[in-house]
Amino acid sequence: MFHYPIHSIPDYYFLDDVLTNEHKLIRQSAREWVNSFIIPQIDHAAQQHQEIPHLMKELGKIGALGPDIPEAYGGAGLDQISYGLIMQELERGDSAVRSAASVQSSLVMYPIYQYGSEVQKRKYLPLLASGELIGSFGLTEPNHGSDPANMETHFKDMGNYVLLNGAKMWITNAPLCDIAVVWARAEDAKVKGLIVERGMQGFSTPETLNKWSLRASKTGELVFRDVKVPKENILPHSSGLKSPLSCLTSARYGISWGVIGAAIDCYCTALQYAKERVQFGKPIASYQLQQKKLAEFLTEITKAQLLSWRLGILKNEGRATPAQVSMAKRNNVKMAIDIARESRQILGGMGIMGDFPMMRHAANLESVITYEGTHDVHLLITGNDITGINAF
Ligand code: TGC
Ligand code: FAD
Repeated sequence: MFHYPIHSIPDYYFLDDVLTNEHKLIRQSAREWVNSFIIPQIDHAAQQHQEIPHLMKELGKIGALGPDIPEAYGGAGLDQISYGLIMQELERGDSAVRSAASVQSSLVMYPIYQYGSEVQKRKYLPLLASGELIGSFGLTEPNHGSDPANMETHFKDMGNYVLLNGAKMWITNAPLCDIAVVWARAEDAKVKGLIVERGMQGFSTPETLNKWSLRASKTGELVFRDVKVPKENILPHSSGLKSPLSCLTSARYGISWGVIGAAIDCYCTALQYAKERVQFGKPIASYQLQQKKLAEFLTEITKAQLLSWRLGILKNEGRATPAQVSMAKRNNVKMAIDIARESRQILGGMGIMGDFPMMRHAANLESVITYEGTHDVHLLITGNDITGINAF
């Protein structure tokens, strides 16, 4: 497998100057783990449409599951910049790896921490942090993706338990999950979160096969047919659609960092290849057309780094708005997918091969530009924020 040295990873605007030593250490350990554990096996896993063996437990060991959850519940108690830097390194390996960490951290641990009871937090969070339990997050339905407000999955009060019916679709890690945080409508039409456990009668998780994207990640459905969910599994402090949407705000922030990693992987590979590949008697890096591409990649990566870093500071201060997060998710994913596609061309025919990461990243980023709110949905969120007029 062709690979560039770690020291060539760009920091063009000396962003390291505004990071703490702890940030740099956290990034370095995630970086080394990705190089030693993910990169040697990711192409095989993606080609075979298989998940990486023991991925969740390995992510747990490096502190990538719930990094911003307090240590009392098994998390690492880190700040938002640390969380972002970890996501950047994971997605430099593959979007499937970042997805696994994002879902577990922002979409499963975060809602349990934020909306769960003390008993639920103590029961689930430490096991999720270590990767002994795998979680999934069910919001999207077959008939409702961009408009979760119209969800049909619902539950009925039966005394000691509720009866859950409905289906969720496109769910990361559904086929592997031990628990699912599921968003469903109560009889009063209010959206609540429920923790559904594998083994509950009437709960199944069929896999979605034949994807061309995120092939090293399992995707599936969550199907509920008269599932009896004990009342103690309802997240007591969840209330309305803003509860699941707040989880998305956390995950979208992580994605804004993560995709910088995918872009860096493509840029570093293309730069090294362009300097080595000789055509017409000279390295292709000496031609202006190739230099234009490389210069624009680095410019866009640098802008994205500054956007996510500033957003992280605002999140640390509790000042980041959901619309600011939408802007960063949308901008940075588009930046990364454009770099993946363009950098593939620098490699000519070689660019389509599994020895190089571009095709894999480009295909993965087709999912990333769609999930957690599509590119167009995030534009409409910004439009709403600046005009005050909802165009949905
Ligand atoms: P709207 O009226 O705008 O909002 C309802 C309530 O929620 C509040 N809110 C938010 N709160 C926190 N964070 C956010 N991002 C929020 N967005 C809205 C809002 O203030 C309001 O509160 P309140 O107090 O007034 O009730 O609701 P709407 O129905 O008009 O929704 C609009 C829209 C389009 C923004 C929203 O529904 C949306 O974001 N749609 C996209 C759906 C989406 O992103 N789905 C993602 C599913 S999960 C996933 O893809 C995981 S992939 C993971 C991986 O593998 O990495
Ligand atoms: P639709 O909502 O049907 O949108 C189709 C098109 O219409 C899009 O281009 C969209 O931008 C456009 N559109 C929609 N509304 C408007 C409008 N008002 N104005 C203009 N254009 C509009 N969901 C989960 O809950 N949990 C998960 O773990 C999860 N993991 C996923 C993993 C993968 C690999 C994928 C692909 C998806 C995953 N999702 C998950 C679902 C994801 O969030 C949805 O696919 C996404 O929100 C879009 O919904 P949809 O696919 O139903 O598209």
